[in-house]
Amino acid sequence: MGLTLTYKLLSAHLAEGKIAGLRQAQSSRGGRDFAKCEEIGIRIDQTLTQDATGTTAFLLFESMGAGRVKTQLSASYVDHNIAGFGPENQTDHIYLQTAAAKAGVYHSRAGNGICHQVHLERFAKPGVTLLGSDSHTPTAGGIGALAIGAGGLDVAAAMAGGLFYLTCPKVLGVKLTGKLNDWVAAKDVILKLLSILTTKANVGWVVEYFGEGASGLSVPQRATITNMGAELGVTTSIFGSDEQTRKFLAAQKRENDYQPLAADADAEYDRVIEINLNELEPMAACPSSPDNVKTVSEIAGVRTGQVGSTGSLQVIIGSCTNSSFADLMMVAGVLKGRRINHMVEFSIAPGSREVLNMLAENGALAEIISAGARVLESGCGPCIGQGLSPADGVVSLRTFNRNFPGRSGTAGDKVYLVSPETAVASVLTGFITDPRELPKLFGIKYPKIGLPSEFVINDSMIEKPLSEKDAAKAEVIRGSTIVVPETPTQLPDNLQGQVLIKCGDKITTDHIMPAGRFLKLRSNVPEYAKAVFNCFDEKGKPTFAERAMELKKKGTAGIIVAGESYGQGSSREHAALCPMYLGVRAVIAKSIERIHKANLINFCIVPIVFAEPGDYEKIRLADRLEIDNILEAIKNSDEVKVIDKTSSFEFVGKLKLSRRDRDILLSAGLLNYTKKGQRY
Ligand code: MIC
Ligand code: SF4
Repeated sequence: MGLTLTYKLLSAHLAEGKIAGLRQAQSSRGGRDFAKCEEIGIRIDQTLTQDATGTTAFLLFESMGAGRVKTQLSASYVDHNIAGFGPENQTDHIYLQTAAAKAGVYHSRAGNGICHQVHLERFAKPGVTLLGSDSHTPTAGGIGALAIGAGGLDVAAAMAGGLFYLTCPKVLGVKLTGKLNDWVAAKDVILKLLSILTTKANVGWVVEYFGEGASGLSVPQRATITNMGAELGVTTSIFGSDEQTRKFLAAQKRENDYQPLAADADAEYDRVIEINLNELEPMAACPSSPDNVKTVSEIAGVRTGQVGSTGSLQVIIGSCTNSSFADLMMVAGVLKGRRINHMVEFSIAPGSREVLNMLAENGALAEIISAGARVLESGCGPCIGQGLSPADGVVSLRTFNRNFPGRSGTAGDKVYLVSPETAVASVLTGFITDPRELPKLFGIKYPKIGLPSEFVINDSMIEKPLSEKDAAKAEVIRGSTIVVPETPTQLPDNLQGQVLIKCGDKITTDHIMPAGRFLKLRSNVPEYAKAVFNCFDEKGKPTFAERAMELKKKGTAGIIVAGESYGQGSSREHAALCPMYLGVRAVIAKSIERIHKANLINFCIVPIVFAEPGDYEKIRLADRLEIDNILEAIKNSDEVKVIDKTSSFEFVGKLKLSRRDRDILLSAGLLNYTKKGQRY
């Protein structure tokens, strides 16, 4: 049997563990047993960091004492936190710029674009491994890179030359047949897949696209699909590298980076799903989860209902999912010579300065502006709650990848995720509209946008790193708002704790650690930690942070109890780092998502999974829990016994840990583990 592309790339980068043996062991057991799975360690060729996670990553990289990066290429982007409310943002940018120059890292300045879009344009190549401190790093899977999102500390370790460790994944083959019809977009492919697989229970899989339908998609279309694969919770998503890839790289004047890559013709996948592109129709993820998918025709007509005001509908086209040159050219083609509906507030945020520049040069931007659009800077902006929060009750249609509750900055928001085609159709009508109606409603023909033969290349906002000689003399400027994060302390053998919060299923890292107006505090853990779980705080009652601090002062550990898929969404390690700062030592959940679990371990919070999911029901808020001999269990066992001293019952918690996870927990976190002379 032949190999999948995923396994080929993993094998080419394998430094520890075995791939084939592990798969055999899995199938002979007839299922997956994570506790017994050995991990694999792979070499990382490229890394990517962004400002919101990168400040911590660089601070941790510095404290590893590694000096210069050991990767083939590392790039640092400033894209999340660029509005500059207060001095914190620019202080972070200056630190990142000077730290990157010294460490041998490329630095893409604020305004140059969203990390994933710029990385795809300028640096990503087929066949490399890319580790990024952002969950949408798999965007580069669209160009045939094995691109994985991770916490900042894992990325810092890779920058220092360390391996990246992961459970050898299973591979889901998605066979694409047929061809997308007019007005149906790449976004609809990934929304369809989300409707099949949902955001839960996909941990440990890689999605690999193949088939004649895949060959017909351009690199930016593929990147939309691999980008939003993050919402499935999979390790990554990947397309092969073919003529489409060569064309994209040639247009980016990087044809030398091209190499053809594909799975073997007889590759064996662990599961195959077939999607016929001909049969797809426009889709939308309805409030408030990326897997709450319906067809646009089912929800057509939805709007806020305040006729006569711009509060009828908010529409934003942007984010790392859907802000490519082709996306915005299509939008310009539809809007050409028209006016947006007067009840709509419409904004665009081109994904990179390259895209913005090209739209400006060819006149498309003028078409979009004269139709009535607001133009935002090339950056994450409203996708991470940095502005344009909708008014209470206002329906917001966005081409983004996440619509977790409140992520827009408005509690109780109603955010729908759609393709640029659906977004622009709704801009014209003032309500959610199936774009296939546009020819009938307005006589608009689908603007078919191919790849330009040449992109306008201007790398002047990407600063090259200093030479080793110059770097030795260069100063890293660390302003006063930047606070070096604390490292965890050793776990006690007898863990006495109290349940600080009991939450339900699908708790995202946005619930745990809000972004939006708190984002500027990323480089100041003591301040940022005050916002942990603030979406669940009740008026007039002590906040989660206050209760946790109170407990910490008494020497009692904080414990988080949760349902399924705890820690979905972003890679932000602050969702572990800040709870750690507040004294949280364990999370007990029905299941925990991959990146978040790794972050918990890196910051010495023990991830425990209910052996019997029914035990979740028996625990109550503020119950006192005891786990005796926890160190011994972490060392040698797959289980811990948890005693609920308040409700007087016992239950078993599973420790789904690799040998290395165990060593990291016993060393009080990854940083201490590396300081003990262990390999990264
Ligand atoms: C996101 O989309 O949630 C973010 C903001 O890009 C995060 C990273 C972060 O929290 O800084 C992600 O996707 O990892
Ligand atoms: Fe930025 Fe949004 Fe993409 Fe995250 S998902 S990297 S916040 S654009």
